[in-house]
Formats: sequence, structure tokens, C-alpha cells
Amino acid sequence: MSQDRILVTYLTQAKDLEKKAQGIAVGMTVGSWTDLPAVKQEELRAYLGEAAGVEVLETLADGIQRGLVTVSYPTGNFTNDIPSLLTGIFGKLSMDGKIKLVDIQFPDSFTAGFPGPKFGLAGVRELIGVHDRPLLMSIFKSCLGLPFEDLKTQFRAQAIGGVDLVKDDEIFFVDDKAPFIERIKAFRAIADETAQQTGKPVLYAANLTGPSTELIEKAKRAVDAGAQCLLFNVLAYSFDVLHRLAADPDVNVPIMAHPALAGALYPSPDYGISTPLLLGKLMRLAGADLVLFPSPYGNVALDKGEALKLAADLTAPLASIKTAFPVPSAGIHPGLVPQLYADFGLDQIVNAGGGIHGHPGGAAAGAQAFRAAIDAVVAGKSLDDAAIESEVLAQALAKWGGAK
Ligand code: 1AE
Repeated sequence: MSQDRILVTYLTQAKDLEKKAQGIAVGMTVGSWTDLPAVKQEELRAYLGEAAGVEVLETLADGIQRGLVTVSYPTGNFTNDIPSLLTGIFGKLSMDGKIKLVDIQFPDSFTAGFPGPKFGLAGVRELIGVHDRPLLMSIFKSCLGLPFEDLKTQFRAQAIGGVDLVKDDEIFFVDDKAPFIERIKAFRAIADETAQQTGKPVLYAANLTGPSTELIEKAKRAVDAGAQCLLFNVLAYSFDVLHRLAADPDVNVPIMAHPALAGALYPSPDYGISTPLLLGKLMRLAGADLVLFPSPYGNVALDKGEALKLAADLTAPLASIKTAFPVPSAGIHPGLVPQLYADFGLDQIVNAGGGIHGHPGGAAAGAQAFRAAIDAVVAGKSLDDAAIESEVLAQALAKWGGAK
């Protein structure tokens, strides 16, 4: 068995955090330890967790310590999949009072068993052919219940406006009016037409839905039909389904992870799983090429420090695992582009639904306004200056305001 170890950090509370760390280390691995006969202890030693560090952050009433405890686990305790990892480090423990899973440090021997993103940030840029600015994505608003012709009109407007990607709304499961394969073919044809005008491709991310046992076959059918990207509600289906999609050589398109349900897991300071781990490291390890998460500014804002750490976890070196594209989202409008650029830099995807479709001139004008804002920040110009030359940007700023 490999003796490499996985380091897991928890935020928790106890009278004595050292003791708590030791309790987790033993309780989550071999159970009772000191009670075991010496021969059994020797047999199980390779599986034993170890307390690897304690940082007391504050002392609460009654002398309760609140702080970070780190436990190291032998990698040999886990099979190479996220269900095994999460159950082994946080399964039963997640129900044991105030405890939040904050971070995991993986040895290369463990990450080597995971696919990671097939395309990654660089691969997505390559497909789109744009390397010198943040990319722009728009979201169908809405999809559910709309006639197919309306969706085609929406797709054309977004593409003509100059977006780089268009994604389905994540709630688009009932798609009888615009079935999955048919819309992939139709939007691909429209994208080919609009490319003549805009000079660049648009990737359409179709929402991959259905029974989990059928998803790989459905994804392959999508690729055969011309799909160039797939949207996936990872937490509703599980990290392992993403892993299996990403690991399949025939599903050779980027996978875009939607954070739906993440809010059930991360917001509490004392419970759940931290956003950088949930939407950063784990999404990337399981194979997401692009990861949506709430930006610090929109209608479901994330704490800024968490959002920055999350983006860093998607893009920092992680053994041989490719980097993934950060996609700060929710309530984004052109006035926020300077702030997003200051925070997340060149390698991000600016993503907007309402901020594109709600433009007074329609979705094409909305996309153009974003493109003008992106070009301005990359050139070091203010939005106000750029708006002098871009009427659509001026209209967007008049509607939504400038950067906060
Ligand atoms: C964090 C997910 C954002 C999302 O999926 C979505 O649909 C955003 O829409 P807008 O840009 O807030 O309209």
C-alpha cells in the first residue's frame, strides 16, 4: 500500500482541538486504536490517520476552542474516486457537530488517478481561438417552455453580438419543444453561419440531463451530433458522474460545471464544505473544464476571499491536472467588468444572462456592450471613455451603472 498521505483541514470547535484532531484521525480510519491488541495495531497501522496540525483561531465561551485542525490520511485508504475520498474524510464526521471541510492537499500519487479537465483553460481558448482577453459567455434566458424558433432567434442574437460561448439555463431538463440533439444540430448550424459574420466560433453548452445511467451514451450522441461543449449540474448528479464523463475518451468536448445546489453545502461558517474546495479543487479533479461560481458582486454574491481562492484553486499548478476556466457569474452586467478584471484577470469567462438579454437594445446589443467593456479594460481604458465610442455600452451603463 502507498504510504503517501492526503492532508485534510477542518474548521471545528472543541475544548481541546489537539484531542479533537486525534479523535478524527483515529475515528475516520481504524476506529478504536488503543483498545486493539498489539498485533491488530500492527496490522492496521498502515491505515491509521494522524493529527497533523492545529491552529486555534479563537477561544469561545466556556473555554471552547475554534480553529483549524489538519489530519493526514494514508492514500491507500481510498480508491481513486471522489465518493471514496469524501466518505472517508467527511462522511459520518459531517454529522458530528460543528465541523466544516475546508481544504485537501493531495499527493501527486493520488491526483494521478483522476482525469482532470480534458481541455482545460488553454484547450478551451484554443477551440475558440481567443487568447488575449477574458472570454464572454451568455445564458439563454429563458429556455424552459420556449418554442424552438424563439431559442434559435435567441441563439443567433447572442452569437451575432460576439459572445464566445452560449450556455443553456441549468434548469432546462424538460426540453420537449427543443430536444437536446435537435438543438445541438440547429445551434451548430447557426454558429457556422454567424461565424461568417463575426469571424469566430461560438461554443454552445447543451445541458446534459437524464438518468445518470444514460448520461455517457447521451453525451456521446451529443458529440456525434456536433456538440462542442456540455453543461452539467455536477452536484445534483455527483462528482463521480462528472469524473466518468471526463474520463471517457469519446466525450471529447469541454464540460462546464454548474454550481446548482452548492448553496446547500458552503454558506455556513461552521458546517458543510468550503467553496474553494467544493467548486474549485474537487470540480477540477473530477474533470470540469469550466466552473461557474457566484462572483463577489451579483445577486447571489460569494465572499470575495472565497471567490479568489476558488479561482486560484482552478488555475494553480496541481500535479499534471490541467487548469480549469473560472466563470464568476450571477447578476453580471457590463459595469462590473472592470472589477471582475481586477479580481480574476485575463483568464476568466465573463458570464451573463439578464445582463445580456436585459439590454435595452436586445441580446445582440447586450453582448456587444460586454465586448466593448472587456476590450476597454484590457486596453486600460475606463468604461466611461469606452462608452463615448460605444452607444450600446453607454446604454448598458445607464441601465445598470458602473463598477461598484
Ligand atoms: C452562479 C450561476 C449563475 C447562473 O447560472 C445564471 O443563470 C445567472 O444568470 P444571470 O446572469 O444572473 O441572469
